[in-house]
Amino acid sequence: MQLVGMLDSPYVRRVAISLRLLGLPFEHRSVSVFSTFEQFQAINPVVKAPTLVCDDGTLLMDSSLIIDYAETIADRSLMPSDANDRKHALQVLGLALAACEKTVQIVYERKLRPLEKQHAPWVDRVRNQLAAAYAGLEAEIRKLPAVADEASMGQAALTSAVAWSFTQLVIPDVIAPADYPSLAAFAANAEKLPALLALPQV
Ligand SMILES: N[C@@H](CCC(=O)N[C@@H](CS)C(=O)NCC(=O)O)C(=O)O
Repeated sequence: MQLVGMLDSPYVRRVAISLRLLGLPFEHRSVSVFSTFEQFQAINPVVKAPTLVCDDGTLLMDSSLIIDYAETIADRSLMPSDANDRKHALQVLGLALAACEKTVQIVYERKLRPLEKQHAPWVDRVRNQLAAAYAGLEAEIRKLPAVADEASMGQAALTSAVAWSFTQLVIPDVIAPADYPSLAAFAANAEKLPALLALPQV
């Protein structure tokens, strides 16, 4: 199977790391939804990253749906099976994915919209949502089990680290590490693991 999309997308990166942690071989095609739009469109007319091209040609989109399929064929999961632990992991994932979405919205506003068409109240709203997502993540990350090695890394931990690194890469002026010390330390530690080193965002 092929994973299509650039690793500077947190959604593509979380899928790539998940596939590796699940032990599923895949070909990574670094095709951009922007600089190589037509090439992406030829693979998937919807032009969404990540796209997973399954061995039978089926196209899957949306990182969480792709991970759902990957876990099914791997016959194992990066999510806890205990209901309370799973509820917490889902809470953390919701915060981390909201942080990714709000970061992407700010990047698109800055990069794709001409300055004179940028709408300050909208940007302020998104910035506040992003700060709220990271405030929630800062509180919840401390309750996750420590990530000693890859084998102990679950989906909530990996997506939190990927989200944080992405925000720090693209809008470091918006979210200051000093305001989220637990999360910054957690992500720095996670980024040293082989799976994250092997699949860097840059
Ligand atoms: N909820 C989706 C979000 C994916 C997403 O927004 N990907 C961006 C790249 S970071 C994209 O495809 N942008 C192009 C577009 O939406 O036109 C997921 O989890 O995969």
